[in-house]
Amino acid sequence: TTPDSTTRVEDLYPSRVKQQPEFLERHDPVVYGDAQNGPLNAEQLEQFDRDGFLLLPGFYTNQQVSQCHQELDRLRDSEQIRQRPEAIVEPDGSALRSLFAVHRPEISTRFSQVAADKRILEMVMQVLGSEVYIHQSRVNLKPGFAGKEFFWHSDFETWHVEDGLPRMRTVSCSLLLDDNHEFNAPLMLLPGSHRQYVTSVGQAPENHYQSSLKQQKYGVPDPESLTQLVQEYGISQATGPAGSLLLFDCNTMHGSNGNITPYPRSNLFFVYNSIWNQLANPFCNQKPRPEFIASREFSNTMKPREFI
Ligand code: 6CS
Ligand code: FE
Repeated sequence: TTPDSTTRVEDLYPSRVKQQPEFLERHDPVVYGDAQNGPLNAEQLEQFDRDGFLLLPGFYTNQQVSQCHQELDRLRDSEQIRQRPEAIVEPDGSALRSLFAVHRPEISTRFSQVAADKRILEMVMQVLGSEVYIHQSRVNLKPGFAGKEFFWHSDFETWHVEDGLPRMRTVSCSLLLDDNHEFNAPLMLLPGSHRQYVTSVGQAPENHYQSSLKQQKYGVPDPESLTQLVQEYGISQATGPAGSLLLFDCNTMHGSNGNITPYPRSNLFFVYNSIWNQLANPFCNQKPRPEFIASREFSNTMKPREFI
């Protein structure tokens, strides 16, 4: 049996309601499982628990990466794909910034296989201590010269307020499809920041996602709170060769700069949610975002498959 999504859910993480930002305690565990029940060893689980992320360099072979890259090139160059609602272009309207729902076979067979990769799923299920389904997936392209920044944010804040994600029991997986250097705008994370929840100020307009996925202005922390967080935790960069895999907690503060180098920096991104943490109604008075951004197909429990 799976939980009933129609029951009313308490808002443990209210945000965008007060005039002033606040730091709230995390009420949820970070790691729900243990070292006996999956591929991650005790040290890796401890690291994830402490930092809110874990980088696994060289997780995929060069051959696997190049297959994924070919698939990315196909999607990027397809006019049909560009016309889909799942395709988000950069703020100036030129390059493709993100493509959502890439785990769906009708968009990409290859990426649907990556999403179900046993080696990934077993780690995620270990961390979350349960079966999982895909809450969101996307590829972020960050093309050379043209890829704009992603301002600092906690994904959980948006998923909670705009999608009704009740608790922190959600893990993101980012597969690096290009070498991420310190200079081509890699993801920056604040290690340890996942233990605190920073509330945002200001209600987003209707259909916020239409602008926020290009450039986010609501649901981001204020400069003072961010300064405090950075002073407390410092900044880490998720750099590594193509094929590296980054696992990160849904509440880890992160962001990235614009890419003014010639080197593209594309990453494949899957978000796995525990089946015990199904979406409720959004915790703002707005209609839910579309299915391709926040899936409500809770019964699509992921079945681990061998990735070849
Ligand atoms: O709005 C969202 O759901 C997304 N936005 C950002 C900037 N990161 C996470 C998530 O994909
Ligand atoms: Fe994010």
